[in-house]
Formats: sequence, structure tokens, C-alpha cells
Amino acid sequence: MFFDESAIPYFTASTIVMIMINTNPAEKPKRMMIDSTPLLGDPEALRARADEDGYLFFKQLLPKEEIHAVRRDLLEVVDKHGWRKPGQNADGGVMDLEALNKVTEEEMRLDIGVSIAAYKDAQKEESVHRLPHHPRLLAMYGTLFDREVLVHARHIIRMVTGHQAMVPTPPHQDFPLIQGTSNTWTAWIPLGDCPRTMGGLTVLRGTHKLGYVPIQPSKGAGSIAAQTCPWETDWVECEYEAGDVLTFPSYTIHKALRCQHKEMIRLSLDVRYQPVNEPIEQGSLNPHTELDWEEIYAGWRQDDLKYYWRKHDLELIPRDEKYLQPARRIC
Ligand SMILES: O=C(O)CCC(=O)C(=O)O
Ligand SMILES: [Fe+2]
Repeated sequence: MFFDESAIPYFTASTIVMIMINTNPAEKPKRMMIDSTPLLGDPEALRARADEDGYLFFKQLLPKEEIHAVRRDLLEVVDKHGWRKPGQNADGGVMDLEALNKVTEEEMRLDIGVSIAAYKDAQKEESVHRLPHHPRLLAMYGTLFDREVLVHARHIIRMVTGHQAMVPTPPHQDFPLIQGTSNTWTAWIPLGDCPRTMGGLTVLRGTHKLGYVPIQPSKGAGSIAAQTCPWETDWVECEYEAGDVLTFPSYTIHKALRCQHKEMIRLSLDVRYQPVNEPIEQGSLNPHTELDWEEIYAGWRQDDLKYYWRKHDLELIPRDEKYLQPARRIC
């Protein structure tokens, strides 16, 4: 060791080794998400963690089997459209990219990963609309908000594929896209195991404190990118398993990692939650596709979740286009 450690009292030996290895900041090893499950019984500590980090991660919040049931419903849709390689079990996500690449860019939903027609079929699946109301999710948000929880109705079903026109979701805040109260939280729910090489979601820790960050147009889901400053590098990552849940408030900057397995489909849900007594942008109660609720509900077996939000006296507010106008961020 050529450092005299006694001369640098604030550094431990391991810190010195880290500094020596990480001469290039771009190579800094990524921090992994902290599991907040132990805080679920301590609301104050849970809120303090959320306030500090701008995200909460819960290992195995949801039963794996329930996640896999939703996954299978969506893979059946993929199968119906002829894009899944034959010879796999019902959970297998290997795609026939040659078949999928026959779908033209105009026919694609590039924010999703499959065709407009297939996405409509996916949106009709009852299980997709039931999972967001899982008692374990409602209990977690009830603890976090300490108020009655409203589940937004517009769920996004990511069916991210290696279609030639797809690009990973760029860094963004959800606020300009969702609006309503900034106290709206996104749950990102992987529908299957999603290691980093599969392109899971990563969060820029602490950015919830920035407020609204000006946007630039971008390729990829949402079509907007938040501009980050050079020192904002604290991206936290995760090796997600089916049953894990990530959640963050709507100013937190996040993005998807690049999927390194082009032939695999990455299935996940984005679901939003907020306290019921705060304003909601009215579009958050519409389907995330060109179908009306009656068309979505047509094949459902149960009625309990149809128009569930109508039982609340909600403060509906219109969408404000100013948040989607490009502007430069001064760092
Ligand atoms: O799954 C993705 O690629 C994007 C998800 C996202 O941005 C969200 O859940 O808000
Ligand atoms: Fe997002």
C-alpha cells in the first residue's frame, strides 16, 4: 500500500481502494436499490426513507404466482399475434423477431413494444386491471399516504420487445405526462424476473426534490426527456424478480436500462396511486388505448372493478400543455 493511511484520517482502506479503481466516474459501480420491506410496519420511517431517496423498493411485495398469471395472459396475446417462438412453456418470453419486425412502424405502439392491435387485446385482460388493486399494494400506499388511496384507471402495459424501431425509455419525470397532484406515485411492477440485462427501470436517486424539470423531445416511451445536470449521477438499479415492486413520486427522474437480450420480451406495468382527496387529471381515468371502457370490460368475468372510481367525489382537473413544451434547463 503506497498510501500512508494515518495521514488521511477520513478515508478507510476500502475507500482508498475504491478511489484507486474508479479513476473514470463513468465506470462508478451502480448503487443497488434498498429494500424497504422492513419499514412497512413503521409509517414514519417509511416516509422518511421516501423523502430521503425519492423511491421505495419492496422485495416480494406481491405473490409470484399472481404475477405469473398476469404474465401468461399477456403472453397469450403475444402468441395470438404470432410473435412468440414455439416450444416454450406458458411463461416463456422468447420472441420471433423476424415475425415481429414485419409490423411496420405505423402499426406499432413504440411506447409499448407491440402493435396497436395487440395492445388493445392486452388492455382487455381483466387480470391486468385487477392486479393494481391488490390488497398488499393498497395497504402499502395507505401506510405511505395515511389517507384513502385512489388507484388511477389508466394502466400502462409495457410489452418491450426488440422490434427494430424500439428504443429504451429515456430519463424523464412522470409529472408532465400524468399531471394532477405531484403526490402521485408510480408503481413499476415487473411481470416476470427482470435482471438488469433485461432493461429494468433505474431511478436517479434524490431527484424528487428538484420539482418540475424542463423537458426536451425524445425518442422512446413518453417522447420526452428530462435534462440532467452533470453531477446528477446517482442512478440506482435492481435485479428485479417477479413479485418485486418499485414506487416513486412523480418528480423522480427514471429511465429504462437497455435490454441486452433482444429476443426476450420485457413485460411490466406502470400503475399510478394518489391520495383520493388531491386533484387528478381527468385523462388518468381513461383507458390507455383507443377503446372505451365498455369495450375493455366486454369479456370480464367480474363486475366489482368496473368504473370503481365513480364511488369517489374526485377533484378533476384538465391537462396543462405547458409542462410538455420544450425548454432548456440551466444547471
Ligand atoms: O417500463 C418502462 O420502460 C418505463 C416505465 C416508466 O417510465 C414508468 O413506470 O413511469
Ligand atoms: Fe415513467
